[in-house]
This record gives sequence, C-alpha cells and structure tokens, in this order.
Amino acid sequence: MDELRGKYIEAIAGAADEAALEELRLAAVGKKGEVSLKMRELGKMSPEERQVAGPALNALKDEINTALTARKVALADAALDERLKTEWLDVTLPSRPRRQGTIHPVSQVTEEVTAIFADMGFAVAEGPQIETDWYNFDALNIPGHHPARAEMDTFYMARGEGDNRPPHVLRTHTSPVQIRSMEAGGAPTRIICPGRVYRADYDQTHTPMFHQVEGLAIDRDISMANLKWVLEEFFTAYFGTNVKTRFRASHFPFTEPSAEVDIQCSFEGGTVKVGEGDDWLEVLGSGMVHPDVLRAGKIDPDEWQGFAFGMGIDRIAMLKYGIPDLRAFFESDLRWLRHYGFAALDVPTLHAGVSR
Ligand code: 2NL
Repeated sequence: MDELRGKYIEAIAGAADEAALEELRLAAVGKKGEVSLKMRELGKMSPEERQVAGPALNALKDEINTALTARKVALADAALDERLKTEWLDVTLPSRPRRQGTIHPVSQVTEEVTAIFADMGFAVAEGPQIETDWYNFDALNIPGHHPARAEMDTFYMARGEGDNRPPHVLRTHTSPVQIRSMEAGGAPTRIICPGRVYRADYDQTHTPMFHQVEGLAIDRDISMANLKWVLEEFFTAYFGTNVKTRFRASHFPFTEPSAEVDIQCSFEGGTVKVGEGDDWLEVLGSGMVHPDVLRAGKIDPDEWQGFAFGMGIDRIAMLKYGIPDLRAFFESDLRWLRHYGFAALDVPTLHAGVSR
C-alpha cells in the first residue's frame, strides 16, 4: 500500500495536464484501477486482516482523490496565470482619438427655433414629405388653374400607364402638415411645422430641397397684432438682440390679408448685420388664415380665426451664422461640416440662452 501511495501521490503531483491526471485517476481509483482491485481482494481476507486493510485502503483512496483535486486546481491556476501574463489590457491608457461628428447648422437652427416657439406655447407638428395635391394645393386655396401651382416648380410622382390615383407631389411647403393638424385636432391650436420641402429650382440661392418652418395660431380672437408680437419676440430671441420688423402688404392664396415681413439690418463691407442699421431684409411671409383654408381643415371660420407664417430655415441659419453659400449646406463636404457644424452637446435651450 505504501508502494501504491508513493507511486500515485508523486505521479499526481507531477502530472503535466488534465489528460495525464485523468489517466492517473483511472489507473488508481477507476473501476479497474489498482486501488479498486485491491479493495475487491478484501472479501478473501480474514475478518482480522480486513479490519486493518479496509480502513487503510479507504484512506488511501481518499488521499488519492484529494491529491487529484488539488492537482486539478493547481493546473487550472497555472493556466490562468499563463493567460493573465499575455491577455491583459491597460485600462488606464487614454483612448484612441476619434473624429467627432458635428450638428448640421440646419439641425441646430431648427432646435433653436423650436425652443423659442415652444416657450410661447407652440407645439411641433410633423407630416409626410410626399403629399396628395389636395393637401399641398387645393386645401390651401390654390386651385388647379392657379399660377402658384406652376410657379412652385413642383416635383410630381411618376405615374404608370392607367394609374388613375390622384397626383402625389413632394410637398412644396409644410402647410399640408397644418391642414392635417387642423383636421385632427381642431381649434384652438398653436403649432409650428419645421421640415424639408422641395421645389425644382437650383441656383446661387435655391436648392431643390430646402427647409421651412411654418407657424399657425388659431383661436376666437387672434389678430395681426398677435402675429406681430410673436414674430418680434421670435426674431429678438433668435438673433439675441432687439430686431425691428416691417410689415408690407402682400398676397398669398392661403392668407387674407397677407404681409411680407422684413427685419432691420445693415449692409457694411459685404456683410449683413441683423438688428442694426436702416436697411431691411425680407425673411418671412404671413397673414390671417383664409376662411377657405380653415374650412379645408374642418374648422368653422365663423367661430375661429388665426394667423399663419412661413420662413426659410436655411436662410435664417445663413443670416445668424454668417454662412455665405446655400448650396454648400447640402454638399456633405466634411471641411464645411466641421467648420460650420456645432458640438453635439451645444444643445439650444432657452434657459442656456438661445443666442450664443
Ligand atoms: C413664404 C410664405 C407663408 C403661410 C406660409 C399658411 C399655412 C396655412 C394656412 C395659411 Cl395651413 N398659411 N402658411 C402663410 C403665409 C406665408 O409662407 O414666403 N414663406 C417663405
């Protein structure tokens, strides 16, 4: 038994891996292992012999099992140590520099405009960019023969032979969103609708896709006076300085009366400055919503009235941030985006001061 103990305990302590260890286990305490065979011989012994050999064999078996477990743990520890030597990371190292994206001026200005109007109680409404010609034109008091329908350089959806659905267009303004909003929510209402609009036009100052924000306020006694206050409040907050406005009589099919709005500015050395000087810059169209347009939105014009306005987001972004060329807005030139873009955390809020 001492011989068996000496042989296995030593071999187990020196086993190189788990496979060698398993071989030793089978050879010693497996079904046909040496210790197991010895145990089978107990039956042939006299009771006196068995009383001595039995406990001794059991103790040997326990001892070998304990040695096997200990070696198994030691081998696993050694393997882990080996891995830890090669597979490690210095988590205190600075991270690799990554190119940061920037917020596009259109996104930034949309957020700024939204924050200012939200503070005056306007909610944001959105809608589809592909519209039926009814929502884009008819509901806005622009009938089929109306010149505005041609003037707007509309993109029409292609129609296959025999496809008789009413025409769909890329919306030429965000007004359809306001029609849908009137239909769905009725009056009173106060919303702004920022978003992409499309007109087939491309030159220094026009791109076929651009951005517009329209506003709509409807209640029982909304007037042009409310419109004037809201717009002056807006321009002053947006440009961060008192901005005088000038209302000029104009004409739109969807408002009556209608006014174009200019803001006070100066032109010096080829740069425009808003809120000073005695020149004027046209930035906005507006008016009292035409009764037919209220009716199209399922609102009774004998009970309700309101103002509406529309302005170009890209245009007022250029004015505020001194961006000279409109077309560059949509060319995805990384140098331009890094130059005119905003930091992701530079989120406009009223409490942070909108006009930084
Ligand atoms: C412009 C002119 C304007 C509106 C847009 C509007 C919308 C509804 C009803 C009545 Cl649902 N009006 N929108 C009104 C006046 C002018 O935009 O020159 N925008 C750049």
